Amino acid sequence: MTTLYQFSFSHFCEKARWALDYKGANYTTKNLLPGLHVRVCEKLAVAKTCVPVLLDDDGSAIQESAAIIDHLDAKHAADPLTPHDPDLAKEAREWEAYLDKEVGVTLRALFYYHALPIRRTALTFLLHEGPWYGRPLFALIFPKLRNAMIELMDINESTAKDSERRLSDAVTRVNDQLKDRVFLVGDRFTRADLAACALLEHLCKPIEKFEKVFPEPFRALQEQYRDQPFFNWVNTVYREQRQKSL
Ligand SMILES: N[C@@H](CCC(=O)N[C@@H](CS)C(=O)NCC(=O)O)C(=O)O
Repeated sequence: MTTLYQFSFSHFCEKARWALDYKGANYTTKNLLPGLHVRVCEKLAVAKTCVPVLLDDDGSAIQESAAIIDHLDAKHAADPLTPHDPDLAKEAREWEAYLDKEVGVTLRALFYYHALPIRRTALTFLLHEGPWYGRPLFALIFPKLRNAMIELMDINESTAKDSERRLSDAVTRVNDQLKDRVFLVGDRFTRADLAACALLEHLCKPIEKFEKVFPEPFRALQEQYRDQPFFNWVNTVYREQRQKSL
């Protein structure tokens, strides 16, 4: 059975889940605990320590959301997420790479900058849908894990400010691109739209049960962007494309 190794709360993992659902793939998810995931990645013999990792039923392990989309497009040719036209394909990939970096990484840094200092809040997200032993284990290892995460993601006041600026530039670019079009690239849904919406999900479309748990400054960020065109667009694409995929 095809298995997606993931952190359930991660927006990069949502990218991979959406692509799998869009393709109608038959798969199961395996929710990992941050920190302990490193051993799993070692066992899967992938190059880096990050998730998502897709273990295909043919035994191949594919790491990172963009590579997973490539793999799924190669395996399920119908409804490609990468346009057939080479110029549009290039454009879609460039948008995706840009959004991964300028939205995916910056929004995550901002989120954890505000969430990690509040132990209960941080644990809500880190343990979300994870194995039962997460809670007792994290009661012991949380301070160490928090420091490791701060170091890994280079989280501090100055990088948080920089992330805020970069995120604002990126969503402005998305707003500009969507001025006279429905999708970011060409005239149909592609991996560029999927990446933008999955990565912006927590900002624009907070999962109901998390809504009140989000740290206050992150909720303020949501309010700050609520009236911008991209915010409504993300919600519309989720309604029209994501629901259809489920
Ligand atoms: N470029 C990667 C980014 C994945 C990523 O950063 N995953 C994070 C969770 S959001 C992770 O696994 N971090 C822990 C680590 O790198 O060891 C992708 O698109 O999949």
